[in-house]
Formats: sequence, structure tokens, C-alpha cells
Amino acid sequence: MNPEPGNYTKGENRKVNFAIIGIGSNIDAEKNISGMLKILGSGVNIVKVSKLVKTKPIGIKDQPDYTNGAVKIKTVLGFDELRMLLKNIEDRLGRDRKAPKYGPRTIDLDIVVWNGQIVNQEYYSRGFLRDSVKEVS
Ligand code: PH2
Ligand code: MG
Ligand code: MG
Repeated sequence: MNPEPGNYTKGENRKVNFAIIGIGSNIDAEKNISGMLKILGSGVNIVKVSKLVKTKPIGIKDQPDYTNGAVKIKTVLGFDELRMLLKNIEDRLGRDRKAPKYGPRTIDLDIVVWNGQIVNQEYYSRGFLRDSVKEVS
């Protein structure tokens, strides 16, 4: 018997997973976030999108303010498959992988909650991230 009998699809018996993804952008944020949601929605079920909030840059201070938020999704993809999908979306939206770690970015998508478990430590240090996660939970 499956440990969580409710969380499987009818025909295929693929486990259904829920994730909350943190969203960040400080280059053309409105365009990149709406483009991201369109692509993401073609690969997974979007359950709820939080408000998008302006935040002061963390790390490198001399860069534009960020727009941050979160999106809850439902998917039969596994954790690593979802991570690859998010990386692919970041790439399609022009994410520069050679840019500094805390520098400006077109889009940043981080899995923060996976089936109810916090899997990204930034949840604990970023109040705006906790607020967005709470809003879509
Ligand atoms: N992301 C960063 C670096 N700094 N600052 C804010 N306010 N929001 C972010 O999402 C953010 C950041 C690199 O991932
Ligand atoms: Mg990030
Ligand atoms: Mg990231």
C-alpha cells in the first residue's frame, strides 16, 4: 500500500507532488515574471501565485531592487525533474550563469518547500520569502 494513498494520479500511479517556488528578479521583473509563469504553467499545475513585492537587494547592495514572490505548484515531476525544469526556464529567460552569485538576474527560481518540507535555508533568513510562502500555503 502507498504511504500516502491520496497523492497518486488515477491511471498512471505517478505520485503527485506539491512545491512552493521562490521567485526573484531585478532585471525587467514584470516581463520576466509573467513570461516565467506562462512557461511554468505549460509544464506543471499552478495552484496559487503570491503578491509580488519590491525588496532591497541582499548581498551586493549596488544593484536594482528586486521583485520577489512565490508560486505554489502541483506536479507529477520529481524533485530533480522540477529543478531541471526551473533551470531550463531560467535559461530561456536569459539567465546569465557567469554573473556574480548575488548580482542582478532576469529570473531566479528556487524550490523552497517540497511536499510541506522547507528545503531552502533562505526561508529562515528572508522575511519576505516567509510571507510569500505563507500566502500561497
Ligand atoms: N537574490 C539574490 C541576491 N539578492 N535580494 C533580494 N532582495 N531578493 C532576492 O531574491 C535576491 C537578493 C541572489 O539569488
Ligand atoms: Mg535565490
Ligand atoms: Mg537560485
